Amino acid sequence: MSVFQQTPVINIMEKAARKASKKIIRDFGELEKLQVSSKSLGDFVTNTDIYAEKSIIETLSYHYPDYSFITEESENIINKDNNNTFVIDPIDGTKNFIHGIPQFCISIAKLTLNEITDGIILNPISNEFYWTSKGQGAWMNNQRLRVSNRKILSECLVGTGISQKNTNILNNIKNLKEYPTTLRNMGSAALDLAFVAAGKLDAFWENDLNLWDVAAGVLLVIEAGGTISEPEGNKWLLGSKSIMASNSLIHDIILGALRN
Ligand code: 2AM
Ligand code: CA
Repeated sequence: MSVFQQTPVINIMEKAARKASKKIIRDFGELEKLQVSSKSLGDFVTNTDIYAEKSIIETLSYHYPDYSFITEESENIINKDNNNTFVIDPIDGTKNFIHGIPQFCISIAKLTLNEITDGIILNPISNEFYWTSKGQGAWMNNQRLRVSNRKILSECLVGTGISQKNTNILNNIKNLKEYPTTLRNMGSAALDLAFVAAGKLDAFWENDLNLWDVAAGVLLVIEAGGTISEPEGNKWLLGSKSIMASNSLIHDIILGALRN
């Protein structure tokens, strides 16, 4: 389908994200105006995160009362229908949020029988709303997305995330000879995946991630014609902790470049 038409579940996911984003936008404004003391900053942000998550769960449960939930801030909620699950990250890119950098988002995915069927990613500050449903393409607002077609590494932009647990990453980066010009570490895995889907980034890899960081982004990349795997080349599964996403042309090249 190449016509801009959101599915009913996407409409509800959007409604949940937009409602929660009101407080996120307000709180981001407070942070920018430096009206939160550094001492209480942790509590302030945790409060925004938890409030946003509760609000998202509330809206989704109102429309889908039996569905289950996997979320960043709470224990998993197993409801009557455990074949249908919403996966929620209320603020992905928390550190950017704290620092007043508008590169963060709400990410929500829906799984049915362990398959990602729908996903949305909303950057509430830029108002970029990414959405996808299986078989119906990847979209940003009303614009159809397509991964890039770059295949020369030196012309590419590659996103990554550096986590403390990941001792491999510095070796990976060293091996990526073009890294001084190609690499970006922007701090929101979900938005990085959306950028791969939109052809802004040509690839993205990161380790130590959870399903809520990536679920919506994975479907966006696939529906935009990209490829997903683990960074070692294995198939990416719902339980995978690491991910490599790219336009399909450069996938093997970058997997190889990280290993050299
Ligand atoms: P967050 O902002 O929701 O914490 C940044 O490299 C990416 O990694 C973000 O998507 C961030 O999500 C995630 N991230 C940051 N710290 C993490 C941790 N300790 N465990 C797992 N993911 C983390
Ligand atoms: Ca996250």
